[in-house]
Amino acid sequence: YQPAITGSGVFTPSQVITNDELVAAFNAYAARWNADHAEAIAAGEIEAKQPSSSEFIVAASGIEQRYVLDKSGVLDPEVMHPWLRERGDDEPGQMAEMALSACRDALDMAGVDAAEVDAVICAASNHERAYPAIAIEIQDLLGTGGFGFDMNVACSSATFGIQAAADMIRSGSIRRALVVNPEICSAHLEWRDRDCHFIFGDVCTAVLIERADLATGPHFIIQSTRCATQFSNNIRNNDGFLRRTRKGHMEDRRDMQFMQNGRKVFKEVLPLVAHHIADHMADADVRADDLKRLWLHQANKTMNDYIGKKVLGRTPEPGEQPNILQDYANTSSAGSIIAFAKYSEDLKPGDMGLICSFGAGYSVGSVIVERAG
Ligand code: CO8
Repeated sequence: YQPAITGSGVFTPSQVITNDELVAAFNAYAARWNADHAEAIAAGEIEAKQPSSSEFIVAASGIEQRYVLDKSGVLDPEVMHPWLRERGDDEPGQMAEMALSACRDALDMAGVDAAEVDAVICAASNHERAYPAIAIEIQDLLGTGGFGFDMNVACSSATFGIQAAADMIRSGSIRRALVVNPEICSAHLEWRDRDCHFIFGDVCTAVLIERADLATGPHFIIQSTRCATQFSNNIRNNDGFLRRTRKGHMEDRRDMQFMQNGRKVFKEVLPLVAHHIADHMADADVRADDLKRLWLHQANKTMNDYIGKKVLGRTPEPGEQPNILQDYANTSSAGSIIAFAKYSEDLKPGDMGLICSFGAGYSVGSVIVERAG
């Protein structure tokens, strides 16, 4: 069977943080921290925190704002992280709640009833608990059949999830799957570190993948998928269930939030992604001229400009490689899917496009699709 994306949905939180708001909060926090540590700074024992700036953020990343579930805590210099209400075990969790909205939009777009879905894959960078799987909670809340499971490949979770779902459809084991990506990056980001405090935002995306012969409206045939990983410590997080087994686990340790060596990531991931896409296209017999659109991972504008140029062999025309990171920032696995959901409807039957994610792991995932119906 041929798999196809027949629906997509995006849940966007209602709260926005502009760069100026973010920088004002960070600079107030840094000034406070420097005052609290004035003696040690004067003695040369520790370095003073340097201020952030909106100009740097836009120039280095292309990000202008980000959506978050809670801005009150993030913008409070005494807190510097979101406040999210703890849910009782009998209420929907935070991730499942975001997922419901995105999944329902994807189902509505495809005109499919939840009960006709055979699998839910909750593919995200962070899961709010280990078990029961968030995907099984989503299955229960939506009323889908079959089974659900969680998976994590950081920024590439969505494309790896699409490959898993597409392969299950190809083999005939399922007819339909929801691949859903609730990303609460704000709870994982270190808002007190000026090198990365601007990078992430919150969102949830979902795609419905069906056997193409069951599609009732316009859809995107999944022609081929490719996933690759290569171990790197340049994007890393050391939180996890072993935390209390380590001495000093109660400390507020920097490595329990997102850490990266952004320059190295930039230099190492670009060639990895360029080669990955070139090899995938060659093996799938797809030429640059065949691609009408690139929906790339949304981490950095300069990175995307470089990859777009490498893939197409020229500077992409306006609209050929849509970016959403200026509005959403990096939303990890959801970024390329937001771009796909918002900028795909105008494609004509026969038009081809490429979804590509890349990030921690390192991981790279690419999906070649063709408009049909
Ligand atoms: N304001 C002002 N100046 C700053 C700031 C700031 N906020 N931050 C840094 N500077 C300064 C630095 O100190 C440095 O000064 P100096 O030259 O004196 O040392 C100078 O500006 C330049 O700094 P950088 O070299 O760090 O700046 P870059 O131009 O390299 O830009 C970026 C930094 C934007 C981070 C860039 O390197 C980048 O985008 N790299 C790629 C990052 C990437 O793609 N990462 C993928 C991460 S996402 C992922 O994999 C998912 C992980 C799991 C999800 C996590 C959810 C939270």
